[in-house]
Parts: sequence; structure tokens; C-alpha cells
Amino acid sequence: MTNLDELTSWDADWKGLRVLVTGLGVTGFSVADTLIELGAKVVVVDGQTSEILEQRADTLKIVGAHAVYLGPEHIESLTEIDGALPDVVVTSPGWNPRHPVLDAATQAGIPIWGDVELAWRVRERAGRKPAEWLVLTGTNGKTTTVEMTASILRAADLRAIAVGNVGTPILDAIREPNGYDVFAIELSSFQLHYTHSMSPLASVVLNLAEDHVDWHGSLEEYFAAKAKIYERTRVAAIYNVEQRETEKMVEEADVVDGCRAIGFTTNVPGLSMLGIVDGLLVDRAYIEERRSSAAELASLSDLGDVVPQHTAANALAAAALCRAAGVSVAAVKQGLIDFEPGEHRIQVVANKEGVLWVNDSKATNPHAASASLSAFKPVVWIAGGLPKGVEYDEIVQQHAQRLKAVVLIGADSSKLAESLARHAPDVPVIGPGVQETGTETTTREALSGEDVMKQAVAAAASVAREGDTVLMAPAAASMDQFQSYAHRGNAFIQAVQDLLN
Ligand code: UMA
Repeated sequence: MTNLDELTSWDADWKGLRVLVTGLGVTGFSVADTLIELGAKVVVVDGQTSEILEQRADTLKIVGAHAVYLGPEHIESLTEIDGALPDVVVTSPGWNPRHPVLDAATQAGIPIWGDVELAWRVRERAGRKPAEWLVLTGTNGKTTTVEMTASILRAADLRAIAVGNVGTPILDAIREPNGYDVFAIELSSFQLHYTHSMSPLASVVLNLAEDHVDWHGSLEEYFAAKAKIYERTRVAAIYNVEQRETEKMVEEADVVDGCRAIGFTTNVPGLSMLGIVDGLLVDRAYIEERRSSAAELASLSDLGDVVPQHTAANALAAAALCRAAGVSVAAVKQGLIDFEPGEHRIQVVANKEGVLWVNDSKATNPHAASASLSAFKPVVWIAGGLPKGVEYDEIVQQHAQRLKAVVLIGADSSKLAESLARHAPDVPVIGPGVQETGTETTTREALSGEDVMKQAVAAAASVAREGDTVLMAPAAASMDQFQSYAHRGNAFIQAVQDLLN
């Protein structure tokens, strides 16, 4: 039997290793494909059947998978490989540890890795310099920050890519023939749970809030998974000064000797921190003279015309990761200037008379909307549309306290309206999507998307006051009144501009 402790490079002896890969999504495919290339005996299971899964299964069989089993009957217990238990299970992040297959593996003493664990183990390969790993996690802002990090690295003329939970599996980047100098890696708590030996150059937990408790079993477990990101960090373990919990995680982490704790704050930074002074992002951590001075990294205006606090925090975290890798002050500035936030994703549209107008048309489900709601308070929330059968009780309960008013859009947003009546009865519900008794839905459907948004924006303006955020994060799909989320977002931007200019 192979000694798993020896499997720490691409060139190790992976041949014949019996691996059960659970899940054939984005992760499972990259894991199985990699392991087959390494010569392992790979069996893949997935509880679903679909055309795309069948296609992936066919591809894997052609390249040499031992077997691929699709359908619910294959994930009730641990699958044997050639009459023996697997040596290791490599799981997709969506599979929680209580899943019958993973539970059985644990009972049998079989190690369970995630794709990140496998990627860490195969990153070294003869004749190639492995990419450095800058890793981040957090409840909100991960994707923005990982893209900012990659942008800064590229401005420093490094071959860099944003990978991980952001969408491209690390294993795909590792196998890229031209290679990379640095990976900016977004890790979810699920991925961290199954990561055991990673030793990144720098790591950061951006922020912490309740999330994914179902998957982890408890909030403590969720936080414990996030804290794993700091383990074995070599140069800088970076924490959010405004969230003491993240600093505690750094204090308790078993880091490599010489690793520094670096804070980031949207206030004036103390020693060994990055922060903000008079509209400037500054570094008091990575410069020799940090006791007496700070280096200017960029100005807030380099981040955009309107910069919400969480965007500044994300930029500081990205800068802290890159500075740990030796990136210059000038490259940080250039990378932040070059960074283009994803359109329609928490996009600040205007900031006038103290009211921030934010377009998050991409928030097409409650989960995404909840993430952006968490970033603002008090909020006038524009929401509703095609609900796709989701439940709204949770998001309303979670955010009732921050809601000043809700502006409903959508041809039939009655489910959201009912949840609001149940869990936020004191919050006014207004706007074009409010169902009046006796009103024919067809009347409202006849409104063009532009008109719907014009009415919604006018309704929001009637209640928004200085210090409020108007957030269009519908928690529903757009197709009942708009062609797409982009159309919905553009209609919002136009309506806000028409109103304010
Ligand atoms: N499956 C089962 N049984 C289960 C669970 C899943 O059979 O109990 C199968 C599904 O049929 C499916 C496959 O497993 O075919 C899916 O695996 P997965 O859910 O782990 O998804 P992947 O396609 O591998 O995508 C994952 C991440 N998804 C999750 O963590 C849920 C993607 O993050 C990530 O981009 C991708 O790996 C590459 O790293 C998405 C996400 O929602 C965007 N992440 C969460 C978040 O950001 O909050 C954590």
C-alpha cells in the first residue's frame, strides 16, 4: 500500500493508488483528470445523472478512469476499487462530512482530501518552479479580493491567475504548460475543511459572519474551517483589525517560524498594519521605517468614484497579500487602478446626498443577495422577480434589522412579500411589485423593464435619506420583466442617473 505521506510532489509514485473521487462537477473533473494523468486507479461517483455528467464521464473513461458511476444508488456507501477499499477519497467541496460515503470513509480510517490538498501535494514538479500561493477566505468579498490580488500581481509583471472557489480549479492552473509565478487563491470554508498540509506564503480571513452552518454542522465548525487557512503560513498571516476573531485565529495558528501577523483596517493603521489615512491606503507593515512612517500605496479614488468601506477593506487585504510576496508599492497602485469590478456585482452606481446607490443585479438568489445585504446598513432593498422556487424566510429574518424599506419589483413577488409580512412586519413594502388586491398581474407585466425600474428607483428615493444605501439585489431571476440580469442592472443604472442628474 502506498504511503500517503510520501505523495508530496507531482513526481512521487502515484501509480496504482486507489482513489475514490466524490463529485463530478468542476472540482471532481479536474481532480479525476489529474489523478489519471498521475497514474492512479481512479473511480468517480456522483449522485446525479445529466447530459453534462455523462459527457464528463465519457471523457474520463477515454483518458483512463477505472470507473465512473452516476446516479443516487452509487452514493449510498463507500465504493470498493478492485475489491479493496480506496487508499484515499478526494472529495468535491459540496459534499459535507456527514455524507454517507464520506462518513463511511471516516469510519474506515480512510483519509479524505479536497482538491486543494491534492493541488498542494502536486505543485512541485521536476524542471518547473512551483507558483507561490497567496490564499484568502472570508464570508463576503472573496471573489472581488482574489481578482484584485491577481490584478496587482499582474501589474508587478508576475504571471498570476485567480483560482479556487472563484471558479477555476487550482489543479487546472497547476497543469497549465506555461506555468504561473503566483496563484491568488480563493478558498471556501468547505475547501478548507478538506485541506490538511497547505503551507501558503501569505493568508487572510477577510471577515466572518454566520454562513454555511448546515454544511459544517455548527458555527464553531465553520469558523474552525476558516481558521485552517492560517496554518503553516510562511511569511504573513493577515487579519482584519476590525474583527478580533480573525486576529485570534492568527494567534492560535501554528505558523512557520518567522511568519508575521499583519493587520488591515479601514482606520488609521497601527504598527504592522495596512490602513487608511486621509483618503490614502498606506502600509505600515512591510517597510523598514514602519515604526515612524507609512508608505503610500494608493488613494481611495484609485478604487473608483465611490468607494464603499468593504471595497477599501478588500483592497487593503489584497495589497497585504501581495506585499508579503515582495510586490512594489507602485504595482499595488497600478493593480488597483487596473482592477475592474464585475459589472452588476455590488457595483456602486452613485453616491449623492449621502445615499449610496448599488447595483447587484447579479444577485439572482437569496444567498447572493444576502451577501450584499450584509455589506450595508440601513438598506432600502429593491428585490423580487422570478423566485425559482426558493424560500425567503431566512434572508428576511437574517436582515430584517438592516431594512429601512423594501421596494418590490417582479411580476409576482408574493412569496417574498409573504416572508416580509411574517418576519419584518414593521418594514414598509412599496414599489411597482406590490400586489394590490384586485390588480391584474397582466397590468404590471405590461410595463417595460425600464418603466418597472423607473418606478422602483422613484419609490426608493422617496424613502432613502442620508446614510442609507439603496441596494438593488433582487434575490430572484430577471426574466419575468427583463431580458437578463444585465438588462435589469442597466435599467437600474439608467433610472438612477435619470433621477439624480
Ligand atoms: N454531489 C453529489 N452529492 C452531494 C453533493 C454534490 O452527488 O451530496 C455532486 C453533484 O451532483 C455535482 C457535484 O457533486 O455533480 C458538485 O460538486 P460541488 O457542489 O462541490 O461543485 P463543483 O462543481 O465542484 O464546484 C465547486 C464549488 N462549489 C461548491 O463549493 C458548492 C464552486 O464554488 C467552485 O467555484 C468550484 O468548486 C471550483 O473550485 C461555488 C460556490 O457556490 C461558486 N461556493 C460556495 C460559496 O462561494 O459560498 C462555497
